[in-house]
Amino acid sequence: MRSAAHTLITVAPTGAEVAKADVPQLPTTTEELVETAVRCEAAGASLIHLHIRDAEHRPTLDAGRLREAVDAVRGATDLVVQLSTGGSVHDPLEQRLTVLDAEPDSCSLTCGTTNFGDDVFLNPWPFVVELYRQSIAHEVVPEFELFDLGHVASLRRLLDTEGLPYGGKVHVDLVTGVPGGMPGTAQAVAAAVSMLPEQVTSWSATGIGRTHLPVLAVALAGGGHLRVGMEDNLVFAKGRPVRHNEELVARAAEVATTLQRPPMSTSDARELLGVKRR
Ligand code: KMH
Ligand code: ZN
Repeated sequence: MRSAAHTLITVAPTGAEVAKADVPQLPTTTEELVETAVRCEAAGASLIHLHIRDAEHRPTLDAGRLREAVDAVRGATDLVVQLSTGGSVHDPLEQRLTVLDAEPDSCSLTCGTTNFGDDVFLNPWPFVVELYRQSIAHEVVPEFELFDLGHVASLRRLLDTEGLPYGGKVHVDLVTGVPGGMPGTAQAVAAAVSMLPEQVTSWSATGIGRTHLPVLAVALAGGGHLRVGMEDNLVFAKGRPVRHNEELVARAAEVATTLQRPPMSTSDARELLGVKRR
């Protein structure tokens, strides 16, 4: 895998864990998601990882809301639109499979179960395989989310037994720093990258909470791409909350540019990931 000249910056603006009541600046409505998407694209993002909320700002996998969000973000930006199939730890597996019906460009696909704080983020092997097969049938490009070294091994098993994903590219996101997953350290990122199967064509990394900046630096130094956003980190600097996702994207773009790997365009991101023009 060659080190990319440009950096794919993914923004994960919302997630499923943070309550709007606690963090009012978290984008949860369609209007807020569109406003966030537009500003983050201008700041250097080329991919958006979306979780949807209901009218009470609670996580939902409602088909109509998913479709509305995909259409609205697509209508207002050229971002690659990725829907979370992870949802929240409370979402049933069957319902998580239905996310693909909203026809996103990309979907997250976590390659195994992980402890997730006090909860369990469930991804049994048969579910992983079924989601993978359905992503191919729907012509949606999966992003393989790896929370642990065991997930790297499962990705290898998946690619060896099921073949390449739709689009022929294999993009991985290392999610580090989740309590229960691999730590957000240079050593953990290096170990995961060294184990990646040969079919992998690109990788990014994110660090949850206080591991956000160290992992950003390690990913850039290691030739990887970046994921930032309020799903992963609510603190911009010590004692200073994130006011808008755009700030996290802008800072990532600035560091990447300083390191001579400026943000990638949305058309280069489509090429990198192998997503279909819809
Ligand atoms: N909310 C987590 C339980 C994904 O988007 O696919 C799962 C998650 C991963 O955020
Ligand atoms: Zn997510």
